[in-house]
Amino acid sequence: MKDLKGLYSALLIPFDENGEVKEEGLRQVIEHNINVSKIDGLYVNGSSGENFLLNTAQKKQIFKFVKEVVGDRVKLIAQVGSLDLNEAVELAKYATELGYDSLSAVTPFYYPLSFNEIKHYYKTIIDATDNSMILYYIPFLTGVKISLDQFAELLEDEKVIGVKYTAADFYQLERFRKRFPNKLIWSGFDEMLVQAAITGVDGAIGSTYNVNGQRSQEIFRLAKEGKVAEAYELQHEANDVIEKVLELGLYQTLKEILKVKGIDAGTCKKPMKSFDPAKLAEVEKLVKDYNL
Ligand code: HMN
Repeated sequence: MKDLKGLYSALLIPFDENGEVKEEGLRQVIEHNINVSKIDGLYVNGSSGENFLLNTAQKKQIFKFVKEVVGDRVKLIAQVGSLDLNEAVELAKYATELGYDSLSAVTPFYYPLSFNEIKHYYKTIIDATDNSMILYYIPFLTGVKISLDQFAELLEDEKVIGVKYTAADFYQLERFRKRFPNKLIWSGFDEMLVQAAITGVDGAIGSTYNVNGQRSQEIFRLAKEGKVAEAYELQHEANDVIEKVLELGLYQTLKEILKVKGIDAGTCKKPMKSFDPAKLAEVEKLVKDYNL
């Protein structure tokens, strides 16, 4: 199996006003990620891809198009988790046939499910293909919390190679690292990349790497080499960017940054609102000040 460690952009997807995927724009976003952001891989159809606003045909369109454009240039992880378990299985098979390097699935959300139900959900998806699985843990959006012992049960399956951990619980992360030295961890909060790297994660997956990839690669490298003060200098810069992006609207503003750089990153899919054009000068200043 490929070495899946490293920094991944949670791929942004350009949409038109009708909520359709802008393929030419998506091609440009992908090329920017590979050639300018210098990421190691792409996490496709995650939160940042507005996945939970899409229908099955659109999810498949994106998986197929991304693989066609990327080929084998960078690693590809397919997020297939869905409240419709049949859809999750269908997408898992589809992405595996396309040649995705691993699957990932968000914990099922909205309905308060028991841990046994969550286990069954994962087992169903995992058993459908021979591909590996990365658990996608993001409790602040899903409301689903998993204890260390429960993680242990899910990780018993050898096909579960690790977790994408989007939580700020550094105690649990440390316990996880110690207890499962052979499993992989990708950190999900870009604003805490230094802390995650020091705690021993193997990589990171995030939305802001679409626009701030090289600086983030450097943060990760420095922190891993124990050059914490230097890593923090860059994390401060990254967090200035992230703070502004969160203030102006996360995915809208990341797309706007790409647009300032000449990339047709489209708009967000409704009900997400579009970028407020009155704020364009603030984005232009951000791009200039932080050399994005
Ligand atoms: C994904 O699934 O698209 C991302 O990997 C999720 C990732 O953890 C991002 N979280 C969300 O967008 C909710 C972060 O990159 C996040 O955008 C960033 O840390 C800014 O808060």
